[in-house]
Amino acid sequence: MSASSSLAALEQGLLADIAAAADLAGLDAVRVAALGKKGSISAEMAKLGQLPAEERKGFGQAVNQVKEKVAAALEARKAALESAALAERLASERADVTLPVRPGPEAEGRIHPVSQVLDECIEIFASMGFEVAEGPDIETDEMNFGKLNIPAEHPARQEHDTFYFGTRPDGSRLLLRTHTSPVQIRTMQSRKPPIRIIAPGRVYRCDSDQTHTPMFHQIEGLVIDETTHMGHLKWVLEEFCKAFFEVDEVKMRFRASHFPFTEPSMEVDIGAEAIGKPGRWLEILGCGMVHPNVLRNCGLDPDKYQGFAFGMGLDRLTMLKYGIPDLRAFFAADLRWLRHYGFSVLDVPTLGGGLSS
Ligand code: 2NL
Repeated sequence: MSASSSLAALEQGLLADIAAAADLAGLDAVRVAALGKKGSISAEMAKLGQLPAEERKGFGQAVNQVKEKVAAALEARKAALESAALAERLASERADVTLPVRPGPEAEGRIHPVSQVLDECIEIFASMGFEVAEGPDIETDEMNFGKLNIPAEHPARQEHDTFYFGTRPDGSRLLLRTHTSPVQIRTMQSRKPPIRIIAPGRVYRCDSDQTHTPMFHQIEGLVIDETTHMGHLKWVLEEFCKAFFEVDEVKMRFRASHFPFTEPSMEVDIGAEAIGKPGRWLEILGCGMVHPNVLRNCGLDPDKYQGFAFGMGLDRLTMLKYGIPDLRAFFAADLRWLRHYGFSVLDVPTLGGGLSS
């Protein structure tokens, strides 16, 4: 076979292979077999060196023509295969706009029960005219203890109850707040009564067992005015309990107690009827009239101003209201637990629409 007829046969063969390539991968294999370093056209080019000088020019041009034809055919076939592949994808991936809408994160996500209960409490206290106040988790021992009339030798100050950081050059110590009372201290220091606030937030105590976690949640409340008295305290707490447990009546029992920052001080129990367990009492909070020393420490004249404060554990309140048995599950980040006990993002608690329905 002459050089030119073998070139023509090569061209025919390659063009046939290109036409037969069924997909882009097959086409690329043909390209490599023809134009690659070890491909058939490259092999023809390599023969150039062995030809007599007078034949080289003509043969070289002929090979180049084949190369260009094959390259053009490859290009054309590639474009055809690509548009066929696109047409197939468009046909198979067509969006059916008549399908029902899939639930998004708002419908599938869940609100943690403690967040739900916090929102419920805020809703109730806001309806009674309380504002929400917040402050830092890291406080000084003076803000967490000193201003609250808690003496240096008080057991709550001991290392085994409080997470301390190091002592600072000025002798003050930083700690993780053990209650949200410093938020109320800051409020009394920075503005004049009337004051009506709740202070919800994370608090920390060096304690960990079945019923205690090193971080937990608290809500404290503070009301200061010129004539605020225990009757107001009892009314606010009773209204709170009825709204929170979503009952018309609640039995309450105020037991004398002691806190350094209130005088008198009380612990409050409610009749467990409120959670469907008649005949038992549940302790739910501590409260009292703000101690005159605390008012004085915050720059308020105890002969002019008086008021009440209360504090309660949100985690315990959550367990009671929603019948959740294990406190530690609150902090385990277990999605199955959250799907079971969590609340819909869309069911925002309101007094009008119901807190938990
Ligand atoms: C409890 C008791 C209580 C307070 C917290 C308070 C705050 C200031 C002044 C006076 Cl700034 N009192 N807070 C008062 C009484 C009780 O919490 O058993 N909590 C779980």
